[in-house]
Amino acid sequence: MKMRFDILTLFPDMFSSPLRESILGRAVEKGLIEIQTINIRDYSLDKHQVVDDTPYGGGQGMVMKVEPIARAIEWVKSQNPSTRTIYLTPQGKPLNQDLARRLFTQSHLILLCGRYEGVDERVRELFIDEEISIGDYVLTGGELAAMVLIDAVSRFVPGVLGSDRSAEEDSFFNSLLEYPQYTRPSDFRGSCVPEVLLSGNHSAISQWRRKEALRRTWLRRPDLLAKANLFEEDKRVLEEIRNSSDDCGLRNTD
Ligand code: 4FV
Repeated sequence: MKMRFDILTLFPDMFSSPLRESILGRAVEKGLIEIQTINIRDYSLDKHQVVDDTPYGGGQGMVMKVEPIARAIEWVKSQNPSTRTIYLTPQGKPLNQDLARRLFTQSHLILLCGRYEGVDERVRELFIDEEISIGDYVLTGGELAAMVLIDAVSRFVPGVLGSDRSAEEDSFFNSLLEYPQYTRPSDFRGSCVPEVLLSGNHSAISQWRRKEALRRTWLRRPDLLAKANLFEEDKRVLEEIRNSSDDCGLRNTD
């Protein structure tokens, strides 16, 4: 199952290098993901290819005009009517691992990247199926947000992460943060790798990793713990962590 992204943007060149490197670059080469950039300006009927204008009612900045965007979306949908159109905007629903996994099932997405103060409201009313935000801050354009979405969603495409890996193992899979990772050297300036990881005792190792993932999530993102599906054993371990940590959560003894 491959994934296709049609990106509507005023700056198509922004997508060239980030999507050419490393895992995503190889996925494009292998045809596991297809990415096409569409320059909205090419769909402006205006002789000067104008794509923005001043806001009705006054106010600062410019607004992206509805016609060029409408014609661009209609062209892409004429090629594939079932595709869904996503608008990247701070007013959208937050992108998270569950939403990324759901978007993966769509197999073909149009991503609309806003600029200036955003798009004319009629674009949203008439053409947008879903609005998504990558975070509560304001970017200069939706392009970087589109790249973040493409990266997060593409990791679910079989073969993108390499044969043995699947996005299902990741952080947030069961909405816990990752456990600490270590590699050689086992002693760096006196800071040593936890003994258990050198023990070869795989059940002790996975127990330690589960406990550290629970501790880190409790310390840094207790909001995630609330929606995590925890085993009874997890709840017992969390109690242990709570009791063995002083009030700012630092580990007393373990
Ligand atoms: C954004 C975000 C974002 C808003 C005005 C583009 C900018 C400009 N998109 N998540 N945060 N977009 O800040 O998705 O048009």
